[in-house]
Amino acid sequence: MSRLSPATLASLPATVARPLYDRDAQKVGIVHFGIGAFHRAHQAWYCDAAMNGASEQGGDRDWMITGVSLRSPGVARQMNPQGGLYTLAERSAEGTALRVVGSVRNVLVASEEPEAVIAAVAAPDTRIVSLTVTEKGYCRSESGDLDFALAHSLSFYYFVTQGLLRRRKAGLPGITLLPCDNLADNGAKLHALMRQYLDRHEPDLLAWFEDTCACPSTMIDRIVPATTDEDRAMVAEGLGVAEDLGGLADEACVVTEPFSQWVIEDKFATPRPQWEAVGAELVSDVAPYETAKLRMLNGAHSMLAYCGLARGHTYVHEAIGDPELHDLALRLMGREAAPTIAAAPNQNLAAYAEALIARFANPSLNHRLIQIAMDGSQKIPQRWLETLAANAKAGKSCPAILTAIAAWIRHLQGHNGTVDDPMAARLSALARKADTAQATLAIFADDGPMAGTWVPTQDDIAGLSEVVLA
Ligand code: CS2
Repeated sequence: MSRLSPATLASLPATVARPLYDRDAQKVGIVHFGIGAFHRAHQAWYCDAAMNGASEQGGDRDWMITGVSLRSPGVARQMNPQGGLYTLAERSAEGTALRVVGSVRNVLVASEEPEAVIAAVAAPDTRIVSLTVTEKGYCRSESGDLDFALAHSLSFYYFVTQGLLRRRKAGLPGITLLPCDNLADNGAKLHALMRQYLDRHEPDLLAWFEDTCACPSTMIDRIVPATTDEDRAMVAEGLGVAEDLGGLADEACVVTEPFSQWVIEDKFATPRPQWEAVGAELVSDVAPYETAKLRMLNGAHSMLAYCGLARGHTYVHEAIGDPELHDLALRLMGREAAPTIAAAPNQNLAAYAEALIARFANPSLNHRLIQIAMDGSQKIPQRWLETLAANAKAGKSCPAILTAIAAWIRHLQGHNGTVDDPMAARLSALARKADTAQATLAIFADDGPMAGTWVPTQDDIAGLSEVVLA
């Protein structure tokens, strides 16, 4: 089977959409840290669409991406032999649409070629350094400050800082640092963490960073399950030039849903792609969108993950098809999360909840609950605890989230296999020590690993329900 590449692009079936721009004539304008499936289904897809052009005047220019993996060579091995090309498969009950995305030029592995990564950040054409490094990739300690032991010379902090030093020395402009992870107020958080890093390692660079760089906040949304061998086989068949050749292999393909949303704070220090021409929203305040997304979509997702696993489900669409969990998701979003959100004038939270239920029910995505269950300690504060805290202030309890917490404790006890979480050892030890109520008290206590946002009351503890877990 031959491989998807610039040379095989022209022979794809007409049903497969492909880049309309001359890829070789475009410069790299973005360096992206964390080029996993999410980036390929989201930001890289917006850049591809922007370069394709939304108007007859043609597209945006020079927004190719150099992807960086900090450690794992896996994505580089998949994408570089394909000249950066990969297929995005949008799947729903209505069918599958395939598009070859052309916006990635190459992928660097920082652990193998650190100098090339620094040079990419320092390159005169680079305007934006963006990130999807997951919640834990920001290297925060339990207090939320930078953990300097984690933010070492294989973290993005190091590479960005080295690149910025070179830019300043060469008299080049600063960059826009664009975080695309599910953290509340991600721009302000990244800005504060970068300042802490610079203050410790390069204090002389701080003023230049403040003057020439910016960190807009973003709300990013697209459901992207991890790609499976079945997905790769489905894509190979769709790319098949001739049946007898058995299709074209694409090692880097990604499967996603038709829906996509990107709300970006319009606070760039540099030029940027005209993403708004291809569906992104540039706004002055991302907070209402980000808060709704984290507390409703991600909040319900994590609940479905832990409660769904407890009830023997494997996929999100199975969990939302379970009447008990469907009801719990509606209550979590509608009665517990939505009242804590100061919606923007054009936001309808009831319609949003309804649309989310329909997205969760997509039968073609096969989104694994265990994928969402990963890294709970990093996700739960912005997904559940802020909602709990806001309701507590208003004297209200949150039975749906309390049920989800009980299911998380059960997960930490090892009922769903090995716990994948940077704090697994400490959390699991506490979860195993006693019953659900005592474990919750210990985990969220003032000196516990999840202290900070929410303190359970006696009523909360009494309300830790295991009903839906039966
Ligand atoms: C999910 C998210 O894995 C998870 O924790 O909740 O990745 C979710 O699919 C995305 O945020 C959707 O935009």
